[in-house]
Amino acid sequence: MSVVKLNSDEIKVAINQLDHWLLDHQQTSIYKEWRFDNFKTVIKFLNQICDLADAQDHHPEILTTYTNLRIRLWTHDAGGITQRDFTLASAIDHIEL
Ligand code: H2B
Repeated sequence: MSVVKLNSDEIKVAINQLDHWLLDHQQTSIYKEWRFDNFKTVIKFLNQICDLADAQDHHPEILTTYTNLRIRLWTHDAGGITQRDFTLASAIDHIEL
């Protein structure tokens, strides 16, 4: 699996193919926020993310506050954003609860 850091243009092209992911100002990570109906749904969603993360050996930063969820992705191994982040982000976008 490639761990080559993407440049600014590559990141912009890739992020436009995702559903509502954002780039932080330092361009060091991508993130997305959700609001769910209840806490149990957040945990169900996270359990699916857990399976994807382990399968891809790529793990998100997770912040939950009751029914809100923020997932942030970057590749520490590469010191920036890589295709691995976009692959996981896209898989997360395709989760069905
Ligand atoms: N997850 C994320 N988000 N970035 C990484 O660089 C990373 C990871 N590296 N999960 C993996 C695990 C690495 O530590 C192992 C050794 O493959």
